[in-house]
Amino acid sequence: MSHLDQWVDVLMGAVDERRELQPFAAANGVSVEDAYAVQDAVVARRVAGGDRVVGAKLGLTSKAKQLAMNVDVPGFGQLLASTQLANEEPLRMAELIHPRVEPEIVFVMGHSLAGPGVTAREVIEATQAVGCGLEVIDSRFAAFTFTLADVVADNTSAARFVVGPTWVDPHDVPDLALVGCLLEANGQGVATAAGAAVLGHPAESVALLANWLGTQGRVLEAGWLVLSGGLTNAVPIAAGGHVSATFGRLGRVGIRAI
Ligand code: OOG
Ligand code: MG
Repeated sequence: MSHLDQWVDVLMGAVDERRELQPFAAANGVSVEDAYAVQDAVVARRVAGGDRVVGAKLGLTSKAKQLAMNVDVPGFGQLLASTQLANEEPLRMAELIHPRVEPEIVFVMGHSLAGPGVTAREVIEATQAVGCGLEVIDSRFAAFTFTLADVVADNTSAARFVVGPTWVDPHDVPDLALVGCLLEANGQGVATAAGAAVLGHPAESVALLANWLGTQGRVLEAGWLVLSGGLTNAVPIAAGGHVSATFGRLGRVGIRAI
């Protein structure tokens, strides 16, 4: 058993038992590279248990998120089939610790992409469709306080996600950087942004992912969903609450907590 295996158990237990942890990476010499190994091991155990990887996510790709979370380097995570909800499907608070919801631009890959050297233009060419989504993040760390290595080990706080019903050919959106986003909680506007909030253009975020996967000897797979990162800070959700995001051309997506 490697010294990292204990963190795999700790993190899986925290998810399954809704337990808050204290950050452990700095105090235990867990590097960012180690943290990705922990994330991979957690995902492999979920897959061995019957789950499936359906895509990937980027975290901390907007200034709003980086400032809010006090981590200024993007991180990569993996999307499991079991964590996808249908649009407006109830989010069960009893399964989560302290969820927050954030609006994201979502890509469906039509072709695989292998870094290094992948550009945003190549991402657009490889994209079958773009749409909108909401990511429910639920850091296993108390008060969402973590370092980059902690949040990477924790699969970048991934908990649930939902995609909207509207899918558009990326060539039919003149400029994804200029797509507007209105985030509403319980019918009240709480934040606005444009696609450019994510690394200047959300396709840059997907290119970053493809190039990072390339450094791991992996590819961005055809058919994957990619969450390109929260455009705004996340909003907390409580039982009875509703959060929606409206994205102009990319439509609207909502989530209701019970
Ligand atoms: C980390 C996950 C960030 C995003 O879209 O920026 C993320 C967190 O905020 O807990 O998913
Ligand atoms: Mg996110």
